[in-house]
Amino acid sequence: GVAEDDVRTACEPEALKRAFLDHLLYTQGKTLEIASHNDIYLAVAYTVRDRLLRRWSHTSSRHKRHGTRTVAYLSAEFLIGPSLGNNLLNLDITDALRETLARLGIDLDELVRREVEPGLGNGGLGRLAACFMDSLATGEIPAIGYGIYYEYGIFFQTVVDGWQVENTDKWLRFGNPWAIHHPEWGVEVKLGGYTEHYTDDVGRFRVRWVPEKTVWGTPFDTPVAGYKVSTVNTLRLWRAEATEEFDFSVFNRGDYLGAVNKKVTSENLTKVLYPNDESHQGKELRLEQQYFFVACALRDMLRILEHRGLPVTEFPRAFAVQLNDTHPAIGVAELMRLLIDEYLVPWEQAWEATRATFAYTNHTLLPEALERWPLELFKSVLPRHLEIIYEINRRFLNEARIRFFGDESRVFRLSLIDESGERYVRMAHLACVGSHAINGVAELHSTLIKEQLLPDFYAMWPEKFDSVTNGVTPRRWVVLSNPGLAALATEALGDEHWIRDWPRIAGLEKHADDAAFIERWQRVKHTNKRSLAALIRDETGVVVNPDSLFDVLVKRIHEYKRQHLAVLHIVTRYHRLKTQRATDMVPRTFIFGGKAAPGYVRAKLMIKLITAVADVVNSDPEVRDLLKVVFLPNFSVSKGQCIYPAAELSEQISLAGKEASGTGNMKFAMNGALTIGTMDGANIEICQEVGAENFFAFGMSADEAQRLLRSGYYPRDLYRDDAELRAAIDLIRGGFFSRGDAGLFEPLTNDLLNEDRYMLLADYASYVECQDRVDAAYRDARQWSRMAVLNCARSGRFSSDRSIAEYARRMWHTSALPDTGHG
Ligand code: 26V
Repeated sequence: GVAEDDVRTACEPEALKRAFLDHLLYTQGKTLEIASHNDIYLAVAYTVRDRLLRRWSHTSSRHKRHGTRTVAYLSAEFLIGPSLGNNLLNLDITDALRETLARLGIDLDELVRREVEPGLGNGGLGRLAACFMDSLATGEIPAIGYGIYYEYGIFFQTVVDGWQVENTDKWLRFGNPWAIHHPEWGVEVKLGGYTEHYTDDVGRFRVRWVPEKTVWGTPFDTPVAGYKVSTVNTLRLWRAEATEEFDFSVFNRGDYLGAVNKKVTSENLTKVLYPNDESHQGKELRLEQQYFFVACALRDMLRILEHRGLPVTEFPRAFAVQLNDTHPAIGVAELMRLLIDEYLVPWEQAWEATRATFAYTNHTLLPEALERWPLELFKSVLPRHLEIIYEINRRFLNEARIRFFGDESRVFRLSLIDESGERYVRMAHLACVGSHAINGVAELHSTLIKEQLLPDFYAMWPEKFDSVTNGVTPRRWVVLSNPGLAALATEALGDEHWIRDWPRIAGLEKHADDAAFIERWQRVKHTNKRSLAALIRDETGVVVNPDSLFDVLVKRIHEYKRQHLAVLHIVTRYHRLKTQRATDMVPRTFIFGGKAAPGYVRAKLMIKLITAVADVVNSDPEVRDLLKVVFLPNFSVSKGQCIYPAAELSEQISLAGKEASGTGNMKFAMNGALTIGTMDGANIEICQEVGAENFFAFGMSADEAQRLLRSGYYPRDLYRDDAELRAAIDLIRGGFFSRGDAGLFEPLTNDLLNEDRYMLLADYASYVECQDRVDAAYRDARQWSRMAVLNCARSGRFSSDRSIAEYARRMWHTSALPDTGHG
């Protein structure tokens, strides 16, 4: 038999079997004979979770004992992806459990494949937060991720008649075995109302916030295990509930339904993730969501501080709070409020503590994404915070006036309040003044922040500005998603150290000219391509040739990301095939994926354009398999895990200066895809690392693009002068891909001819010419694979382990707290 305790912790096959069957019976109430797929999945998940819990409690008590600084990563989004495979990997029990379950007739890999993923993020920013949580745990840095437990994640995308249709993502329908609800750590959060200024009984000036309503926040804790270490950190996501079952004042007046309704409104707070990235709308509920989770997080940190027996003045020594974009920037004002109003800390001291606590990461330069809240809206939700922001601003602008003597226009630009028209609170400015460090997410991006986004802040505090290039976790993006490559790497490198020390992947470089290695590399890629081909067939019905070049563009759909530039190239190829019988063309499969914000009409039309071109091209017998185009619906973390390993060409074609970093670009490179890309974001650094001879660079630099725009950009002249470009645009606007409906794509084509903000036409010729060079390179399969190996081998910088090490040293002043032995 298996000892009592071993049922929860032991990892031998016998103990795992007993644990699984126990959970099946005592948690799910089923025997194997009548268990559903979901029962089995949950019982397996609980078995795995048990094995995390011992380490989890050891980690928290170790952190408490040592009192080291804990990173609090505040993010409105955590796009963690499926957990089962990742936890098995990090606990190192995949093989034992697979074997155990196989003996019971259960296929572990199928459970892993079919797991529902929580879509609690939009894209890059949310996924970065998840990679960072993995690297923090693996690096054994004490950390808590704070965010929102949305009931509905990012919508589920289907494509109907070529158009995106949004469906709700009820991800909790079958239960979430990974999170533990802790109502006992609930927090009350105030909203709305007004403030009262008064003198208390010992003569101190005080402020009382009289809220219009209060909501109750309770945390759902998900353990985050590091890779083969005993550290298990916490992802703590908050759900809003009604404070009381009924509002009795309303109830007593006999308005039962009104009272229940009020409860429903409170619960609406964390109901749904806003699905528009990069486009800010001043929605009250969104502001409430942001304040809600930040207020819960800071209260929670104060509770922990108290639990550790430390005074509130120790806050900055106990916590380093990282603001993932401005969504949690209200935390600056909230911490000030807590310290001043509730703990009666003097302003100067509170301000010093606040600045020592916060650091701010910017993730976008697009003006429409910068958060600014209409003053009246802000005041109605957070009246006390507005007063505090006014006071922060008053002191800050006084300092600025002295620093920039006589330069009132600069003071005006620096203000936390935008007063150029309707008045707004500028969240990026609040984040800047309230933080000791500000960083961009790639070198170019950080430079542009200093020179263009926040030049006045840079002039004032140059020492605050830093740059940390993004990274992604090789555990999920190589080991889990590309087991073939992982096995090959381990064999070639002689051990598995590369999994926790990704720069060691450089050791593959010496095999780049080894024919036997290259052959195995190609077999791995081909296997991955066949799996993706099967997925494409299942999801779209399109049959693609796994011997064709897999050319992939997956990311959110956006004009600045220029998916329609890829379409112009495809249409150009199609036109060549129809007019020139260009039979020496390399067979290609163009694979697209990504979601458009539901209200972003142009982006939805871009999806329709992709699918419309796909329909025509795929059914044209003359094209055969020289050209296939697929739009794979509902791009997600799980889909990414199938796509990146199968890709051969990674499309990173944003207008230079617009993509802050990109992280998909890194996932592709690690999996041995070559990049065709602009000199934008982290593409620049990838090109630097892998060598220009192993990278297909095209297009204008950020500088060139800006200069052209300023000197007068006339896209119609480019259209007039380039016959291939003209042919491509004319096919689209003539209705060739829309059954003669010439009007359908006009919003896109007219824009390209008249404004073309993202300068597709300026980069078109360079892009198409570069794609011809891709063809030439792909014809030499051996040479192509050599370049692919070098891309992977030289991607050492792009692990999020490196990013986290930089944040820890330069902004958080934290270090690892490794587990030495037990107890
Ligand atoms: C902005 C907004 C605006 C208000 C409505 C909801 C919402 C949700 C998310 C965002 C943030 C978008 C910013 C973002 O995701 N940026 C991406 O961050 C990646 C990680 O740093 C980076 O690689 C991408 O280049 C950048 O676009």
